[in-house]
Amino acid sequence: MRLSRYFLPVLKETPSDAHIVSHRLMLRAGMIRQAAAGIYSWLPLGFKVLRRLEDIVHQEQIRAGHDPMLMPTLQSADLWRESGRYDDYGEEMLRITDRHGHDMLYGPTNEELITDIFRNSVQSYKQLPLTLYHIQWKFRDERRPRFGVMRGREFFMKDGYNFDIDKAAAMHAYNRHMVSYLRTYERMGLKAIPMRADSGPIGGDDTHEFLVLADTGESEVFYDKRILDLSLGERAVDYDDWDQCAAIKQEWTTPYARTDETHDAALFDAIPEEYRMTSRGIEVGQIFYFGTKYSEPMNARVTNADGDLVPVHMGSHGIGVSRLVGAIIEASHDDNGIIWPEAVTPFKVGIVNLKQGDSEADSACEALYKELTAKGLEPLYDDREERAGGKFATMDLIGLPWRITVGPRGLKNGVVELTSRRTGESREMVPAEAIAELEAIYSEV
Ligand code: 5CA
Repeated sequence: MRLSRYFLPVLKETPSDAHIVSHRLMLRAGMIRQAAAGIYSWLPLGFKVLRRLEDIVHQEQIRAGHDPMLMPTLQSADLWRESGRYDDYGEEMLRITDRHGHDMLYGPTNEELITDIFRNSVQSYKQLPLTLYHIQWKFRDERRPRFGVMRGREFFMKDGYNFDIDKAAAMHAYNRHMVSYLRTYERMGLKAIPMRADSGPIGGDDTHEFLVLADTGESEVFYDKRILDLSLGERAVDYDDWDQCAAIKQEWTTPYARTDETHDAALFDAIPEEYRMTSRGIEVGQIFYFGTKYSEPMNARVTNADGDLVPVHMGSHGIGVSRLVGAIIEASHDDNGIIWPEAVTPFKVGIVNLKQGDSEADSACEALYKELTAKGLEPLYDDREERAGGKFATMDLIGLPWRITVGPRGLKNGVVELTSRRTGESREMVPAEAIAELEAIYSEV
C-alpha cells in the first residue's frame, strides 16, 4: 500500500476525551472513529488489525475441532422468554419492536439461539460432541461505555457453544477451550492468564476469565508470578486427548491467579512473598461450563446410549476480539505510539523514502516495494512529499514492527537501514539482505 493513497487520518493532537493510552492511540493512528457513545467505525488501519485477530481466532478454533458459522445480530425475544433471560438480563439488553409489533433484541450473546438450532437438528448422542462458534457483533447497553473499544456498547466477539452428552464430556470441552485460548493469545503476542471467575448473567458453576496484565485494566488481579513463566510454545496438542487437555489446564490453574471477585486472601498469603503479585488486568475472554441451565428449560435433549432422553450439557466460551485490539496496545506501546507484535501488525514493514522526488531514492523504494509485496511482506510505503521527521513520527505512531529507511546518502554505498520499532536499533544493509531478514522474521510468526 502506498501511503499517498491510503486513508490514514492521523491526529497530531491528543484527543481530550480519551482517558487511556490505547483509546488515544487508536484515535490518533486513524484506526477508529466514534459513531455514538460506545459505538465505533473501524477505519482501514484498525479494520486490518481486527481482521488479523479474527483470522487467528478462526484458525485456532478450527484447529481445536470447532465448527464456524454465523448467527444474526438481531434475535427474537421469544427464545429468551423460554430460558427466562428476557426479563433477567435487564437494561443491558437493547430491545427493539419491529413493524408488526414483535419483540426483538440485538444479541448480547447467543446461548438461546444456538440451543434452538441444536434442538431442531440433533436427536442422538451419536451426533455429539459438537462445538459451534461464530464471530459476530454484539450489543450490550453498558451504563458507562468507556475506554474506546475496551468497553464498548457494540463489540466484536467470538462466542462458541459446546454440546455434550454428560458432564465429563463437557468438562473436556471446557479444558479444550482453555488450551485453545491459551494458544490463541500466545499467537497474538500476549500473556493472558486464566483466573477463576464469577459467572454473572451467563450462569454456571465453572468459569475462568483470561486477563492481560495492564495498569489500565478494569479488574484488580492477584497472582503467583510463576504463572508468567508458563508457555505452550511449540508443544503439540491433541485436542481430542482428554488427559493432555486436562493436564495443561492443571498446569495453568495450579499457580494462584484470581480477580478481586473471587480473591481468597488466605490462599494468596500462603504463596512465598517474592512471588505474590497484585496488579490490574483486562479481561479478554471467558469460558463457562453451565451444564443443563439452557438445555432443560429449552428442552434440548438427545437419546443417550441406553435410549433415555437426557438434556445436553453445555458451556459457552467468548473472546473479546475488538477489545483485544485495545488490550494489545495497552500491553505494547511507548511514548511515540503503538508497537505491534509481528503476528497482528496491519502492515509488516514500513518504507520511508527520505527524499521523495530524488530519482535514485524513488526507484530504490519502488524496487523494494515491488519485491516486498511479491513476497507477501505487505509493505506500507510512505511516498508522500513530507519531511523525514514527519514520516518517522507517523511510522512510530502506527507501530509497524519494522521500517526500512531509504535515502540518497545510504544509496551511494548501496545500503538502506532496517530499524526495529521495539528496540529502536538500526542496521545498514543492502536491500536484498533487509528483505531476507524480514522473510526470516515473518516465517516464524
Ligand atoms: N456467552 C458468553 C461466552 S461466549 C459471554 O458472553 N461471555 S462474556 O460476557 O464474558 O463476554 C466474552 C468476552 O467479550 C469478554 O471476556 C470480553 O473480552 C468481551 N466483552 C464483553 N463485554 C464487552 C464490552 N462491553 N466491550 C468490549 N468487549 C466486551
